[in-house]
Amino acid sequence: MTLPLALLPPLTILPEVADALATGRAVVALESTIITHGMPFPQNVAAARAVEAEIRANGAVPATIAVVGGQILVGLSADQLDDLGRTPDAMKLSRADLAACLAQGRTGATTVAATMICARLAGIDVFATGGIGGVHRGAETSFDISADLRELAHTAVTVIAAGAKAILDLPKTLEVLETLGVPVIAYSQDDFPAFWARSSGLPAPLRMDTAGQIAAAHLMRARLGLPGGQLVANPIPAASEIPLSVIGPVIEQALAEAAAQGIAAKQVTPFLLDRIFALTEGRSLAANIDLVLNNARLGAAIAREIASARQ
Ligand code: PSU
Repeated sequence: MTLPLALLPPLTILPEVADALATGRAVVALESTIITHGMPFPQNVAAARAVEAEIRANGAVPATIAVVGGQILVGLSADQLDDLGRTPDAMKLSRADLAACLAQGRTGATTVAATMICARLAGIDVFATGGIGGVHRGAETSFDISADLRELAHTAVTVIAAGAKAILDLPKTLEVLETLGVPVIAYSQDDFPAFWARSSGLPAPLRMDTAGQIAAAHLMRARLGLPGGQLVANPIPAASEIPLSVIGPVIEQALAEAAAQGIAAKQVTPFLLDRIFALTEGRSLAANIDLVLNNARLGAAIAREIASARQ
């Protein structure tokens, strides 16, 4: 029995992605908030294209996810991607606002949380991004904790990120992930990475050295019926790293400006990223693009391992 259309999610899957999913080939989801709120135009569109190309070059099909005119698009055409890159006022969609945006026929970019939900609906296991949201500094009074963390506990997608930025409180972020039962896997090192820096100085709870190990853990979670995903923390390539001693003072300045200007809630992360790009004169943006490409490569390798294990 097929469900009436009104009961199905409003999902439009690009033919290339639908074909790959139907034939069991590797697919890697990508988010769109990084395009609309994470990087300036036109570097955002160029970076999104380069990330898609990197996934293809590594034997998987990219599926950039966004909401356009009340439809979840899984895989964007070149024109759709370009249009989104020029829409900085697109809604920033997390779990709380995804359904409202769709019901109102609006357009929005998906955060890590919303991209996980949409990837799952489409049957995609692996999602590569830059950094995840986490526990903001001062959360003991502001309660500002990204919905990304709870989504990792809910939705069975393996997310590859370069750890989390030191704009966040990293020890508290790891604590909350532990409480939520989310596996945090550092790739090929012991420490949890800190986005622009290869190490946060904090040990990661788990370490894996191959894409095959990560794929096997993902598949084992499904066999156990465990809800929720895995966070794979992949350090930025050494050549692109900005050490904490350099990026640390810049982060402090951006945080002080955010506090002085009363920036809160959803505006905090985009504001800090924008200020850090300006204060480092683009060095942080170049590093950001390199680490996303690196995560795309690992994501493609994990997706290929999952696809071949299911053959
Ligand atoms: N971290 C980055 N770049 C980003 C984001 C996070 O380095 O673009 C985006 C992601 O989409 C993430 C969201 O899901 O910000 C988290 O926002 P918040 O802190 O408001 O939950």
